[in-house]
Amino acid sequence: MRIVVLAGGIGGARFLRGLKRAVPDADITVIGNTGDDIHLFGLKVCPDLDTVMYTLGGGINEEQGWGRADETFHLKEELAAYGVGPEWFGLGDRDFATHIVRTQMIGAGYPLSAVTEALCDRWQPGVRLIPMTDDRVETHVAVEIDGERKAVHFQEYWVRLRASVPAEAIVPVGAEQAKPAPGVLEAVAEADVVLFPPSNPVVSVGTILAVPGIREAIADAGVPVVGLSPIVGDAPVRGMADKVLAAVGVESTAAAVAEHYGSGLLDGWLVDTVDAGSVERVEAAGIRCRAVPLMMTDVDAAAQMAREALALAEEVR
Ligand code: GDP
Ligand code: FO1
Ligand code: CA
Repeated sequence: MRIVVLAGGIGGARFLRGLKRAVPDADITVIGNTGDDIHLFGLKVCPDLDTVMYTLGGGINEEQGWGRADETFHLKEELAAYGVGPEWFGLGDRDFATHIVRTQMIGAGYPLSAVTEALCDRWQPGVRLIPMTDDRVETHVAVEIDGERKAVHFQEYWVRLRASVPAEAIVPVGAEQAKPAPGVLEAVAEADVVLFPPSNPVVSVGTILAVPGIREAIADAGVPVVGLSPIVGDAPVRGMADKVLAAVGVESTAAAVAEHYGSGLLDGWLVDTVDAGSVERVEAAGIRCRAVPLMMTDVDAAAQMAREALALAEEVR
């Protein structure tokens, strides 16, 4: 079975680990969000691609959900001693190596998709990981600080400001001009099913869908498209989905997120059992809906969620 998954970072990566366990012989293509990417110290950092690669490749810091296990921060400390920041972004020594290799290859002329493939040669994530685009896209967040409206990089909004100021708008800068990376549209066209993991619907899946051609390809693929809610009991399980949903005028409920994707895109939607009361509302929007446990407490729980998503896909096929 050929499965295409649109993934952000932690939510996407943990779901994918479950999906691999649930269907070990599936051919899985992951279209990764690159809107979180940031250039620091002259290096290109791709948090969501790396979170997927490290999680599936066994190198992730499990508690944190991002960055490397067994990490040290000597390089960052040495840079800080020279007064070179930003100090608010925690890049570890092991992680730095990834960004150095990536930046070196990009400097040599390789597109991000080829670089990602090369990095995955080491990590063997067991899926084909493709960035949504080889072009530069950066999510910016419009905020008001001390009465002044300005746009900050998504990482600055999330990591430096800890999402403590209201997000007024989310802008995937460069998305409109971006082209899907090689292999993205082909994978969608050849898929048997497309899954939206419980990733952030605005700054992860939403950013991927903002690359012209990707949304259309999924809607036109003629195969089941099934998503899992990142919102459980009217709040995100972790992260800032509630803040960025508010910025796009969507309430933080499992049903509202399904409606936001819409029946033009989604055929099926899984909500958590605590949100069973919203099944009717989702179905009224023309999207088949089931309530099942959606907490990825361990890989088995994530695998069971993947089985439920694939079962729902068969129901709507
Ligand atoms: P990020 O890029 O690291 O923010 O990761 P994603 O965009 O892939 O996923 C973030 C979303 O995952 C957040 O909105 C969380 O609410 C959601 N999430 C994280 N863990 C779980 C879980 O165990 N169950 C569900 N349903 N959602 C989760
Ligand atoms: N998240 C933080 O909250 N603080 C950090 O210092 C931080 C550093 C970092 C470095 C590399 C990387 O791949 C991810 C990192 N993250 C950090 C996570 C990242 O900011 C976010 O989780 C995602 O981009 C949110 O979608
Ligand atoms: Ca992300």
